[in-house]
Parts: sequence; structure tokens; C-alpha cells
Amino acid sequence: MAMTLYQSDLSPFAARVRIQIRAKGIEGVAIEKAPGGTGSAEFRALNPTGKIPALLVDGVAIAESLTICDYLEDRFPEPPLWPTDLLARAHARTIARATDLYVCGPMFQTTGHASRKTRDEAFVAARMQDLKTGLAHIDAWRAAAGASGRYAVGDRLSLADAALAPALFFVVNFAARVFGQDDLLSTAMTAYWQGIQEDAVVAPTLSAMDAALTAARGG
Ligand SMILES: N[C@@H](CCC(=O)N[C@@H](CS)C(=O)NCC(=O)O)C(=O)O
Repeated sequence: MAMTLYQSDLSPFAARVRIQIRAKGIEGVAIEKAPGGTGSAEFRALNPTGKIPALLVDGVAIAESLTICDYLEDRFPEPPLWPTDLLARAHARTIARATDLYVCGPMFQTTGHASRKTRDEAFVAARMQDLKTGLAHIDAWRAAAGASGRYAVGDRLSLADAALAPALFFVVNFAARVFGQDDLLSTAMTAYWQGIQEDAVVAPTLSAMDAALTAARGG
């Protein structure tokens, strides 16, 4: 079965799939940019949203990163990247979903406000407050799951980390830096962010995001 992941190195949604592919040692997935570019008619013929990532499996595109992750979990069950304990699994799924809804959601609404010239300060302040609240919710779910170490839930990498770590890359390198928000991460989340960057599977993906961000900023 031929598989192609349409993606970019900077996308946090694509990064979670690359972390999963690396963690499972899945071989033979072609890594490519969206044909015609994101949003193009050519790419929308494959994925109606025009967004990356999309996973092409024998000519059929699977859309939405968490759905792609579930497909790869079902197809390549070992090692499992959702915790086996059912309550821990529920918390891990909540953290991955909350990362999309309450972290990436408010954060990426502010991308058009990066320039001071066009920035709506009140809008950005409200989204930053939402982002901070979303991160605090994740702290609470981690605590509820008994997480205290390097990983989002339990003592090994899960898809909660695959979602959260690339999002935190943007919190630190975009939201905090561009909008001067130095209070977004709690003490617990700061410790998590420091630890997860040292995970052998996560580290190369974050490095690729860093290189792509540097290139996007003009080197
Ligand atoms: N909910 C989607 C979000 C994907 C997303 O927003 N991708 C961005 C890149 S980070 C994109 O393709 N943007 C281009 C566009 O919207 O045209 C997922 O989880 O896959």
C-alpha cells in the first residue's frame, strides 16, 4: 500500500503525524508538499479543506491530523501511542483535542496580527487570555491523569505529546515572542516543555520546525 504524507515541516498538525511515524518506525511513507500548494484547486481535489496534513493511501486522501493519527494507530498498532489504561487514554485524547481547540485555535487566530502596523491589540490580548486558559486546562488534565514527568500522560510518549509539543513550539516561538507574552506557560508546563524537547523521537521533529521557522523568517 503506497502512502504519501502531504505536509510542511513548520505545520504543528503535520509534525504530530511525523512524530507518530518516527515513534512507530513506519517505513516507506513519501513526505511531500501539497501538490499545487495548500488551498489550491489541485490539492482541494484531494482534500476539500486544502489544508495539510493529508495522508494519501493508494490514491485516497485522509484529512485532519487526528484522523490520520487514528488511521495509522489502527494500521500500525505497535508500539501503541494511545495509553493502554483506558482512563489515561481518555485524558490523552482530551489533551490532544484540547490542544487543537483551546491552544492552536486562539493562537492561530492571531497570525494576521504579527505586524504591529496591522495589529488589533484588544483582539490579540483576548486570544492570548484564551490561550493561557487553554494551557491551564491541559495542566489540569495532566494532573488528573497523575502526570508529573516528561510526558503528557503516563511515563511514555503518546499522541498527546505528539499534539502538544509542536503546539508549544508555536506558543514559545510565536505567541510569546511576537506578542511579548512571557506568562503563557505555567511552572508545570515549562517543566513539561523542557523535558519533551529532549525526547529522542520528538527532538528531530522540533528541530525541523525550528529550521523551517528560521527559513520562513528569512534565515
Ligand atoms: N484541523 C486541521 C488543521 C490543519 C491546518 O490548519 N493546516 C494549516 C497549516 S498549519 C494549513 O494547511 N493552512 C493552509 C490553508 O488553510 O490554506 C488538522 O488537524 O489537520
